[in-house]
Amino acid sequence: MAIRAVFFWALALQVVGVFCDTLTLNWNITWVEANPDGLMTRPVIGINDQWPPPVVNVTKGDRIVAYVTNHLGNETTSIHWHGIYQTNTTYMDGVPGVTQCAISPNYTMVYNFTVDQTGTYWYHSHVRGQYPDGLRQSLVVNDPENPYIGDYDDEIVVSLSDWYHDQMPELLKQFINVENPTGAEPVPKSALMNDTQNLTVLVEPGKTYLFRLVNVGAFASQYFWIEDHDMEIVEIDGIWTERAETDMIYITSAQRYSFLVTMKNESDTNYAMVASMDTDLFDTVPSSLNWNVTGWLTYDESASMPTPAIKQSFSPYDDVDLVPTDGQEMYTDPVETITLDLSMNNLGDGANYAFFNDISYVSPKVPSIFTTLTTSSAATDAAIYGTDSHAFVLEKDQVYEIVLNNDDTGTHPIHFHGRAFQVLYRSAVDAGHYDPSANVTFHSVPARRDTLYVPASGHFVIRFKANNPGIWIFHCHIEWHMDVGLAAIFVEAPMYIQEHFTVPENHYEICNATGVATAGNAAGNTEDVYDLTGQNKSVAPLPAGFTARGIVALVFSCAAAFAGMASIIWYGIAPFKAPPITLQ
Ligand code: CU1
Ligand code: CU1
Ligand code: CU1
Ligand code: CU1
Repeated sequence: MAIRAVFFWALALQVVGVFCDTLTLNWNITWVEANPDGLMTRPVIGINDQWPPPVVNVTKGDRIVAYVTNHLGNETTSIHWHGIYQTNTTYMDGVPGVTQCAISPNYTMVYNFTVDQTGTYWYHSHVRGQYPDGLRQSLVVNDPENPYIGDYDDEIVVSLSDWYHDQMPELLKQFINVENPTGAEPVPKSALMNDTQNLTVLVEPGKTYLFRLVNVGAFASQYFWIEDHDMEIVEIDGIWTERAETDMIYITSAQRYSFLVTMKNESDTNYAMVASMDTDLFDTVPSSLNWNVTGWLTYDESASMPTPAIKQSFSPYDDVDLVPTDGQEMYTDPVETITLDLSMNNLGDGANYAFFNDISYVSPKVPSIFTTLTTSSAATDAAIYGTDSHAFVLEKDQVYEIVLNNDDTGTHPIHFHGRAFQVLYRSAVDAGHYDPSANVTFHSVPARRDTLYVPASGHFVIRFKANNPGIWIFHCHIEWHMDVGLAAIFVEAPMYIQEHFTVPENHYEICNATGVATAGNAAGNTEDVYDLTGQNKSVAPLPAGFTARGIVALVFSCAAAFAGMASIIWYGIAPFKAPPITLQ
């Protein structure tokens, strides 16, 4: 073949994406010291002794092969690729108890998957409570067929985060505690922009930039705006949207927004970019807390970095109104509507927990993927995944609807692994439960995203097609709520998984390292998969008629009574041994 012809075909194949790259990541997960808010140096979890961890950048069709070695010494770990669909590789999703076992110290897990989608994502540990200690960062998938190609000059990735000074294991102990019966979440100490409070973004006059905004925080939603510059939203959670102009974005934990900003033509002034944590989420706002973080669009490095003006009110763009550019129409005729009522309440230990339909999620003894693979036809029975693992089994390629009713007075960012779902409707605050007979208007070309907030005491309605076989966890992305059980799992096309999926040997080795079983039902029973004796269960409920406040009072009165009895015994039986101390 003539050289020219070879060149032509190489070019042609590249255009259709046949030549894709592999990004190999050798990641040692390590403790590092950092002080991102300038207030306190603390241990954080980094990668290869660096913190912040690296931003990952790939192109649609690329393969990621990540060798993740746990060098923490004192904690297990994992990596979840938030928003990546993991089509045909559900076991690479990174969720201990669902799609894998947690990686023990000194073990290496290999994540190997192709990225067949585009947009703005992030990666983070999915081990209980771990990512807010630092193991989280942005992940960008470039789109060779980007509908806005040519409309901007450069891209800028901006992460937002809340930040704590104490480590998560200690904060979790305080949070899930009889002395915190209302479930007041630890309030962050500060807010970060690209893991600093001193971000300057160099820009050139007249140019247009695509900003990729990622909230990698544990808890706080943030309002974001740029002084004297409008933004045009063009992407949410990996879905390109029609341009939508706004001067403010509300971004919950785990959400992403891309927007275009055109710079001014003059160049002698710098402009503040502000992120402001939604303090309505906090039970108390400490007087010492600065809930804002400022960065600057820097036209002139020698000019001053202005202090932003104070906002009296917030009116962000409503993401439900965004329209995907691909025009995907609303799915019709769902085979089933799954209704989930979200609540928060106390269990028998007096601590506060979170529930979907009165079930507070607990990890099964056998990660659910292995239950699917080893239980033959019983894998289609939700019960075998465990009472408190709260499984729903989905039939392949059917359309499902989820109605989420929020019986709690807080906002919750709800995330579904394995897909971007259609957002048909979200109510106003305090609207109560969804009423199908109310005939609200659904969007005919609905917004799609993988994390959607449900308003305080309100509801949302979403739909999706079960066309991605896998085990997908559905949970609140406020890490505190996730850790007290605000999760359920969707077992999508279990028989297809049995027939087509093989979990790599490496994943079994990771389980063997900690003695976690890889066969049987949620209790590890391989003989009778309908016998769940010994399964993991959530804390038992409070006895009827008791409240957590009552339990706290009871604990204190019991302690007082015990002290009284002890002093009677002490002074009554052995007064001669220990004369009372005479106060001076
Ligand atoms: Cu995720
Ligand atoms: Cu996530
Ligand atoms: Cu939540
Ligand atoms: Cu998750």
